[in-house]
Order: sequence, then structure tokens, then C-alpha cells
Amino acid sequence: MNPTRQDINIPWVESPFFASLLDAHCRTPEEKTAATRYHEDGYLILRGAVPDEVCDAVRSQVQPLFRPGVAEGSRSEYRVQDGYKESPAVRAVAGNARVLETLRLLYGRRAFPFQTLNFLRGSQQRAHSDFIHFNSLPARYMCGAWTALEDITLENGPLFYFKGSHKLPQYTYFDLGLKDMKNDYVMYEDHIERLAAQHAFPKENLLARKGDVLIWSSNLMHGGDKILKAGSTRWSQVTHYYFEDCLYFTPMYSDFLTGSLYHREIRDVTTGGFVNQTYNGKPFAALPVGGGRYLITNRMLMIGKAVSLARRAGSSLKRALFGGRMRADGYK
Ligand SMILES: O=C(O)CCC(=O)C(=O)O
Repeated sequence: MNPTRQDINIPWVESPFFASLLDAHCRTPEEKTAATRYHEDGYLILRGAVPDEVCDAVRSQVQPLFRPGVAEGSRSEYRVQDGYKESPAVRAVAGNARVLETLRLLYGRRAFPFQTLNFLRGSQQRAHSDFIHFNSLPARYMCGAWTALEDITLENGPLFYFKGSHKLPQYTYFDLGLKDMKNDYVMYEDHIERLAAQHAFPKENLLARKGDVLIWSSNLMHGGDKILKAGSTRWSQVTHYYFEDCLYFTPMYSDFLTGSLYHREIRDVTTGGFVNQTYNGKPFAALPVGGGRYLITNRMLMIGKAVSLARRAGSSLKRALFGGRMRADGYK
């Protein structure tokens, strides 16, 4: 769907002008209902989106990737990050056509998966907003999708979320008075819980059948509930999506006061290739300022300066000048 004159630079489904954009972005009453639910609640459930045999294939392909005895980290005894690298079935869930079509409708741009997480049991993770980990310019072009790979009950530590909490501001560490990016995450979680209580958002659990998918907006507060039945499994896949034609960064490590962003190179899970990034639709230069942060500019005059400073800082030309259509392909 082409943007209308009333579209502003955030996803139309999260726009304050949502109601006046509905007709331009939706073709059917069903699409309008889905978009309205997502706008109001911050999530949408797609029942039976992933066939049973695909769910089973994920489980058998991911099982060997867990690391028994490893409690923490990107790959542990119960959680595997980026299992898509080894598992075609994980890639199939991430590239599920119904999910991608729904995301295209809700955000008005093509979505692509950039990270997968597979769980063998409940994460029991405290409430958080994905915004603190992943954001884009323009903002909010990020979301998660949670796929049940078995039936989920209150006993096996279901996903929980605070309905409507996506409408809060995107609180940064600075807003919350946090200074230490590495050690203040527990305080961040304390603040999120206090915010949820303060606003009295209804807490809901995803009680799902195998193959159901819940899509949530990047700022929806969510986490994993307590496991009530010891030893129960909770096979599931979280897929994180960005949308094309943006710049991608990590708010938690960014410095919003100086405008220096923890910019990230991003791969599309479905192709394995790096994703072309733009800044407000244009090529950009990223000037390294230390700590993995960059000042972003699309003023071409600045680019020469960016290169010389990058050289002084010991960075490669490729690293200093990337993004937009200037970069042919990925590098690390
Ligand atoms: O699956 C869960 O228990 C929580 C997952 C989650 O919070 C996340 O991936 O952001």
C-alpha cells in the first residue's frame, strides 16, 4: 500500500492518525479488524499459521543445538539463538507467508526476519520492551512473532504481555535514570514492572495451540511467566523482524543526548545476506565515535570527514562508510 499524505514517519498502525488511515491501508473488513486490534492492543494472534509438521521439524532440528549444562548465553540448555543458521525449519517458520503478509499489512513495508530464538522450556524472563534492544530510524519498524511449537498452558510458563502497553513512550535508559548499560538491566526491568502497574495494563497470557503465532509491537511489554509444572517443556520460537528501508540500532547501547547510535549490521534470516540500510530513505555515512557508536549523516559533504576520522580511529573505510545504496554487499 502506498503511503498517503496523512502518513507520518512511524508505522501507520501505530500512528496517532490511525483512524483516518484505515481505509487507505486496508482492503477488507477483516484487514480493518486485524489492524484495529493491533493498534489498540499491541498484538495480534494468528491461529494455526504454522503446520504441525513444520513445528515438529523445528523441534527435531533444534534439539541437538541446545547445550546441556550451560545455564546462560546465546546457546544454553534451554535457549538457542539464531538456530536458523543450521535449521531450514527454523527459517521456514521465520519466513512464514501468513506472518509476512500480515506484517506487510500492519506496517505498510516488507518485513524480514533478522533473529530467531528457540526455547525448549519457558524463559521466565521478566517484562521488557523489545524497543530497548532493537529500534529503527524511522522508529518502531520492528516487531516480534512468537510461535507455539506445542500446546501452551498456564503450567509450562506461557508468554505474558501487558495489553495496550505499546502506547507508552519508548523509554530509554536515560529516561529511566539508568547509567550503566551492562549492569543496570535489572533496574530497567524493575522500572518496566512499575510502569505496567502504574498504568494498570491488563496482564494476559498466550494460551496457544501448536502452530499459533502471536505478533507483538516492538514497544509491547512482555516476558515469560513462571513455570508451574516443574520439568514441563514449552517448545516455541521467537522471530524478530525489521522492515525494509530503515536504519537499525540498539537503543540500550546508544547515547541519545549526543545522538550517537549503536548502529548494527543486519542479516535477513531468509537469505543469510546483509540488508541494505538507508537513513530517511537515503544513503548515509556512519562516523565512528567509540564504544560501537556512530554519528549518522546523509549530508554527502560530511562523508570525506567521516573517512578521515575513521582512519585516525583505526577503522576501515568500509566500516566508516556503509549503508544505503553505496554498499554492494555485506561484510563483518
Ligand atoms: O518466550 C518467552 O518466554 C519470552 C521471550 C521474549 O521475551 C523475547 O524474546 O523478547
